[in-house]
Amino acid sequence: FPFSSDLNFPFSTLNHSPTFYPHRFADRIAQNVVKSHLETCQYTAEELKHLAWSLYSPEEVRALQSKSCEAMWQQCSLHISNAIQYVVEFAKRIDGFMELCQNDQIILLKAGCLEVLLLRMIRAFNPLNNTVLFEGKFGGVQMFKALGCDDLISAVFELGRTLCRLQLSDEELALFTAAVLLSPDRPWLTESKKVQKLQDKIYVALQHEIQKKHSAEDKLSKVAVLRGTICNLHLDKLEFFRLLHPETAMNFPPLYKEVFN
Ligand code: CLR
Repeated sequence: FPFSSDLNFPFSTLNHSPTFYPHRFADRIAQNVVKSHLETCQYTAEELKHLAWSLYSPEEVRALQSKSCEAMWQQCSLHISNAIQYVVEFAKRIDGFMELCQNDQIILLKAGCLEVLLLRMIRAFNPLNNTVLFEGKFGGVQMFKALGCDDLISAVFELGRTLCRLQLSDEELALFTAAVLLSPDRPWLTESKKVQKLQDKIYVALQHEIQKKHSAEDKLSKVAVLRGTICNLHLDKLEFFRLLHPETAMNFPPLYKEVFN
């Protein structure tokens, strides 16, 4: 029998202990996704812990506020575009993503990258003093005053506070952002069944991960909250962006344009 010599394919384990297999399977996916996340999340937890101490001084905040709207948008979009490149790299490293057709890869990234970025923001967000990491230091909403879209910035910070309350570990965040990227309900997907299967596997792994650390009721409500969060994140924030500043959207760097237009 030619396959019996293939140690990577667990036919034999399947026969002897069928219940053990799903866990090993979930663990393998979790390992891949968590590794991909840690390799592409820009800052280690350690680095962020240290950075949390460096806050913008009032003078520095005033300097940011006195920038022109145009200049501040350019600066922000550059950082967002850079962070999105890391999200793209994260997606590419998730087992199965590159096996999807290119059309679907692009649809999933366009639809999901901003959501993933906002989820990743919790790592760089300090809910204790309501600050976020921007160019190496932490600062509050006032930093972005020059953008002239206080409501949008407040909404982003509010989302940060709400998501921080979930107290996600890096493992949970990794699996959750992977599940967001692999949402089978994105419009115009050609192989949404394939995406669904990948997302289901990731949910099994997420459930397993949450099981390790939380009590039974805790864990069920957490998965439910996370699933609800996915739905709420589908906000079409980009239309929002374009409505606010159509002229600046034209000057966004190439990758940002590629993902958003
Ligand atoms: C998110 C986590 C990434 C690193 C990163 C890079 C750019 C940051 C972003 C994080 C959080 C949100 C952020 C952004 C730059 C500008 C943006 C601070 C930390 C603020 C909210 C301004 C948004 C302005 C709009 C264009 C709406 O790993």
